Amino acid sequence: TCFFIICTLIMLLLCRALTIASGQIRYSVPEEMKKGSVIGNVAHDLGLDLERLRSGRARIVTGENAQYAELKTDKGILAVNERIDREELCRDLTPCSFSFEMILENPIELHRITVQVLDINDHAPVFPNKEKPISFEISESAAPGASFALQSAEDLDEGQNALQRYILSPNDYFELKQVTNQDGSKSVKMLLQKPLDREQHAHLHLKLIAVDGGTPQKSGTVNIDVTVLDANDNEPNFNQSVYKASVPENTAKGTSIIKVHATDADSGSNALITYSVFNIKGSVSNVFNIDENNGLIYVTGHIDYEKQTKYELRVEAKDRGGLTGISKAVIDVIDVNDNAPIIHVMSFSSAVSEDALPVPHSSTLLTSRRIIPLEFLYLLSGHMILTGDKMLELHIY
Ligand SMILES: *[C@@H]1O[C@H](CO)[C@@H](O)[C@H](O)[C@H]1NC(C)=O
Ligand SMILES: [Ca+2]
Ligand SMILES: [Ca+2]
Ligand SMILES: [Ca+2]
Ligand SMILES: [Ca+2]
Repeated sequence: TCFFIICTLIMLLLCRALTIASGQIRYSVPEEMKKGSVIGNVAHDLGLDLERLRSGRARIVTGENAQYAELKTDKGILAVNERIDREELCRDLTPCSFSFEMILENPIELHRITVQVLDINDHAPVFPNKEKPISFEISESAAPGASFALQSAEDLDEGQNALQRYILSPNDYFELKQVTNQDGSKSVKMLLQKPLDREQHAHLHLKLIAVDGGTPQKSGTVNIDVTVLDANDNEPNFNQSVYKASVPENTAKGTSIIKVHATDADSGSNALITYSVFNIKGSVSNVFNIDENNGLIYVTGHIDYEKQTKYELRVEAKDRGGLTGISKAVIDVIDVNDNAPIIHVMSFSSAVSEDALPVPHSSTLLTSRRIIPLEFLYLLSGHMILTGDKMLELHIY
């Protein structure tokens, strides 16, 4: 038969002018049709009856992709013989078609048949590495307008069935910008619309969706993970505007008085706080200090009610980025009976026996920073002694 075909071809070439082969017949068929689906009614379109097809031994002879089509001489039709995948057959070539010749003998006829393969929307847009999110680390100080290139998706179909556009999942911060490059390819980027705020949203989870224009529409999705990096945009904040405490005078050095507390909404070193105190009222300094790490105010000097009854301290909390928050600590000193009254006996006439009774009206004779209950005052052998827990120094004039 091979020999026969070659002979036939040679004959065809020689006798081309004599053949009655009319021009081309064109058919179109969607890709992916089932085997046996009708491509076209060849007999009708060539004006041949079934008997002629049978007696002329009509058949398909050449053509690069002739295997896709089958001539059914009993019905005079051309049918799909095997699966036609437009994307495999033509890739980017459009329109997509294949051609072959149909031959009849006695007399010889040769017909060229071209079948155009129509695209169907059998591919969704696909992102490369779609399992892996596109990730960005963006500072919360990034200015609106900053742009971030995204991956493009690919849709193997053609025309309307190919990739049409991108959609970004609804969010407050980003919008998409689609760019057609010089080579005609489309790329997409994300533009920052308003400042990010790490303290509000430290992570953003977005979706980039690519859609084609087919019916029904197909789409592909990839996740976008945005990690918002911190900027030092918050100062430390004390949880009270005034801290009040009281402390007995003479409290030992090192004794803790009160703990202040500040927080910083930032992260890392932008939220690392150190405390310090400054005197704002009273001349006495270095009486209190603060643990710079834990905010505990403690005694470092001598507290003397007689010198100062109240201290006001400015308390500062500073983060490593240099922002400062302030508060106040008011410390009242509690009086403790630590001073001997200085008693001036204005008149003194005679020695007093050791069993003398309290002097009934001598209060007028005494000046003191304290009121001494007279019941405790005795005059003994020219000295005054206060009973109770204190020995008094006595000045007699
Ligand atoms: C301030 O913070 C400290 C430490 O967390 C806490 O013990 C205290 O109760 C807080 N004060 C107020 C008014 O929230
Ligand atoms: Ca598609
Ligand atoms: Ca397709
Ligand atoms: Ca901060
Ligand atoms: Ca911040």
